Amino acid sequence: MTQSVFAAILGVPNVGKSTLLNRIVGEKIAIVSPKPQTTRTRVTGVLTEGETQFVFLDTPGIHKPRTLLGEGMIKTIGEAASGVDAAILLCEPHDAGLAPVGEFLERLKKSGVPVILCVNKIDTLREKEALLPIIAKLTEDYDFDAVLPISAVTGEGVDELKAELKKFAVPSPHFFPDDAVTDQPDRVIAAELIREKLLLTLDHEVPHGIAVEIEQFSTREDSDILDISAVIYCEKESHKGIIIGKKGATLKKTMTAARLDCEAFFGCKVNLRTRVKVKENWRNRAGFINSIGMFEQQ
Ligand SMILES: Nc1nc2c(ncn2[C@@H]2O[C@H](COP(=O)(O)OP(=O)(O)OP(=O)(O)O)[C@@H](O)[C@H]2O)c(=O)[nH]1
Ligand SMILES: [Mg+2]
Repeated sequence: MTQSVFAAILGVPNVGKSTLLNRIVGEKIAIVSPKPQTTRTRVTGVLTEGETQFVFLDTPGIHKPRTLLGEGMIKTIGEAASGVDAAILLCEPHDAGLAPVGEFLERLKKSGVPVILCVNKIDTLREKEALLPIIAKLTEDYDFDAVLPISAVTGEGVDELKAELKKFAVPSPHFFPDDAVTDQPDRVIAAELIREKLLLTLDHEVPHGIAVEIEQFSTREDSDILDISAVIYCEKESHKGIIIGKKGATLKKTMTAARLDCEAFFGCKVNLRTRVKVKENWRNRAGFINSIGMFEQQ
């Protein structure tokens, strides 16, 4: 008898949702950075253990949107959180409270979705005793189905989380092949790996105004070299200069890192070509957001 459990991973930006997803499925399928709003779309991760298939939906961070892109991200969170068997709400030990996610918690309560609160990044706590008052405070206003301290980086508490989720599994066929880790198309993964490297290299507003579109993704007939060509969109001419750097040095360095990640993920040599284009204020242009298919495969 097989069973499955669909779980949405929710929380404010930067709490470690994507790190947790990668840790659970055992492969880097979602990009991670210290910058808030790294994840823009839903990312599905799959883990099959014996009869149980876990399907995780990583989501963008809950925030007050200021652009059309932000509104799309918030809509994505709502859609991912409805109809799941459980929600994992991630927070950090130093969080002041859960007010920023209050609206989503209310919605989950109304729709009867069980919520597991995970206090992530416990590896950053010097004293484990510090956790008790933190948990007491975070659970004051909401009756969570379980509360778990975890570390997405060290893996502490992740087995306990899976055990809790298993309680909400329902008898069903497996929806993905048992060896699948994600259903994201290869092009999307390539675009995201490129965007991650730009997020890690660039500062201030520049990385938030970047979108990556894959123009070519093909393996050569005579060898196993993968040709990827991508357009990096940014919002201002001045940003373009920063992305490219002096004599192209910044872009070269960033794209070498992206190529190495692509080679590791796709398991072959990659020839990566990129060009940078300015698309002013694209985060408020529905036509552009649709044209690069950002929310398409969800
Ligand atoms: N020390 C520590 N750092 C962590 C842990 N989990 C995540 N991080 C770090 O926190 C930062 C944000 O991680 P992400 O996984 O990108 O966070 P996110 O919640 O997906 O962020 P958004 O996509 O922007 O909403 C990164 O620098 C991670 O390395 C953890 O358990 N311990
Ligand atoms: Mg993320």
